[in-house]
Amino acid sequence: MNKITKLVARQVFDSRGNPTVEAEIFSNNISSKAICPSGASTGSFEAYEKRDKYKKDYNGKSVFNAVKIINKIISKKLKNQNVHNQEKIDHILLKLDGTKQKTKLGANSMLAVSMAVKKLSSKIKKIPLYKNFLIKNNFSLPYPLMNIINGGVHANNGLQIQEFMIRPDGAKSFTKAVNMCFIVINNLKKILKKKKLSTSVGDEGGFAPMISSNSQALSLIIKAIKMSGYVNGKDISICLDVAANELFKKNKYSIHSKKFISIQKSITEYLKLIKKYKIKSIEDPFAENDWLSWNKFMSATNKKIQVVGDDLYVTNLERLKVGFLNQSSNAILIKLNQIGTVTETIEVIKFAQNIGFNTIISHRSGESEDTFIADLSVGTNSNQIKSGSLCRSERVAKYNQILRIEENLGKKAKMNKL
Ligand code: 2PG
Ligand code: MG
Repeated sequence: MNKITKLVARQVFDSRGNPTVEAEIFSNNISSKAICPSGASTGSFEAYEKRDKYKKDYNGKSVFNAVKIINKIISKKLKNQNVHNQEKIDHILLKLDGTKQKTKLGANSMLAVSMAVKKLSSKIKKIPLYKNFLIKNNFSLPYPLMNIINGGVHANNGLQIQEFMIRPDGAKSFTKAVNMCFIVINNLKKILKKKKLSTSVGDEGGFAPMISSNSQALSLIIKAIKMSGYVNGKDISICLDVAANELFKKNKYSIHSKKFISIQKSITEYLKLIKKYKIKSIEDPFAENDWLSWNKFMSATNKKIQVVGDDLYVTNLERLKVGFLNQSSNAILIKLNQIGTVTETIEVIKFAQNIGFNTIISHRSGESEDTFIADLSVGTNSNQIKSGSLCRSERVAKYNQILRIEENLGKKAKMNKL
């Protein structure tokens, strides 16, 4: 048995420069660290992120209290626990918290600890992290969903849709997948420059040009795909994250322009976009409580595209079950900090895969150098990973880690199925 001998935490910073929690866990002289990420377009059912709201030194964003909870409370409870028993450790955290949305300990303190435990366990076993999830022994690699134009609350350009992504469906290896995205992104940059539009980037590394219509953004991407010699909808597919929670008011949506229109009209506009731009996947097309519209949208799209629940499910098993019965979507976005422990995250992934949903492992808009989600995507046989553009180290770090995993798998490496 490998016992936990010490657990410490500290405040570090995420990619937006906001404070976040890092936990470091020891078994004698071996240790592992993990950093909790943070979202901007958050669902209201997400687990609670503890911040020192009333402290002025970091404008209410410091996490000293969450750090203190780890150093003073959690560390005592976890001392002498077997580091390989992830489920027991997560259960101790859940019991210690005892609330529905993790308001007592804070999901940020719990998750940093939970991920650090998983990492330390693989380090002690001397196996790569992706092999320590044991969902499947036969590993395959996820397709990247690269967010190449940023809008919504991740940029200040006035674009309604939050993420315009590309997915290299034609790639036969992860190396090739990254290469295809690289070419399209480089060509998009050239097109933007030529049009005298800004090539500076948003929170997730995608360009954030000052354009305000969805169709303008989509046309630019189509042009870049063509310029790269690829066929849209075959070699490369366009995928969207609408993050519609942010665009919902009094039963109307402002997805397709700044004007709020009815649900039925929004669906009609979606269908036009899907047809015109051959869109293959749409995440959060409607708001988190608008179950009826999700169901209508699923019927209207008739299983032809991937419909992804993010704010809808918040990686929560109970909400996923409701969505399954309601036929709300056919895929789920997985974010560890929406639920707060590794064990609960894996439970949701397993359930989603059993009901035939695609599982997409996702970063947050506030990220760090931590590459845990790269290993999680391979280790859980998830067929996609969303980690922003091929730009900004905190995004690229995840793709780099999958390149290492591909190398590590050698001849056995293959891409997952879409
Ligand atoms: C999303 C995420 C990640 P945030 O909506 O899918 O792209 O954004 O972390 O801001 O919730
Ligand atoms: Mg989302």
